Amino acid sequence: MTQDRIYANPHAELQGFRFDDKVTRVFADMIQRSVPGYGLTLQMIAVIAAQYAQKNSCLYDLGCSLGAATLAMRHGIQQAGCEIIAVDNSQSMLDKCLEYINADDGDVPIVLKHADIQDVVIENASVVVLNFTLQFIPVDERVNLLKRIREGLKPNGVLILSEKVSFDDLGKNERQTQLHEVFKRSQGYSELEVSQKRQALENVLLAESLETHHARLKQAGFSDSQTWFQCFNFASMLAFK
Ligand code: GEK
Repeated sequence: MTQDRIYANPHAELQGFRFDDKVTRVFADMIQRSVPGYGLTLQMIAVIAAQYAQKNSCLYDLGCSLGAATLAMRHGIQQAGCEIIAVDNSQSMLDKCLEYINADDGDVPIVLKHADIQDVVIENASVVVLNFTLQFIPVDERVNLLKRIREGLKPNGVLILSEKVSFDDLGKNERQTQLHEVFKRSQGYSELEVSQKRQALENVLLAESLETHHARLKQAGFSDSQTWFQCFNFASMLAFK
């Protein structure tokens, strides 16, 4: 795995974070060392797929990056006739994703789509995954995407929504942000790397509170939602059609 050293040296001018070739090359290492509980989230996506994938249905991985959640679902699915549709708008991510899929021995078919997740038709879906992707969609466009996902879900279908989250209470927010930064330091990132990455993500990754997410899921028509995982300022929710 190539080590992420993108922010190891001072950048004279910090550009907004983008999922380009440079990021793709180190992404597997970057996400694992940046998102506390990422590995567990993937393991449980396999478990949730085992429980909720329906016979002859589609499972969607929206913002698939290197296909980690896609492969987790592929190995969790217990039903016949399933297909996984993995979508990303970064061509370099999809190119590398294809390499991982080709090296994998699962037999559930996977279709890779180079598209904006806001333009993808969602239909006949039993499981939809947004694993740390909604946070990159403009806030005022999030509800429409969630509505389309809900409409594309079959009865008893579910959405897994993982996000970096914020806390309305400033004290709580500060405490969890600090713990996240200590986590990153424990993973070998320097103070400079942590602060330059934070700056690059400003206005690119827009985190909201769990309360805001659950309220929006309700607004989008989901009958119920619950937080099934949280580690510091990262959480994952399960929403039911
Ligand atoms: C994982 N789910 O490893 N349309 C399509 N793709 C998008 C869009 C969009 N509008 N916006 C962002 N992306 C993965 C991790 S990473 C999360 C997901 C992170 C894509 C973007 O190109 C990137 O690959 C992914 O969403 C977000 O389980 O880096 O924090």
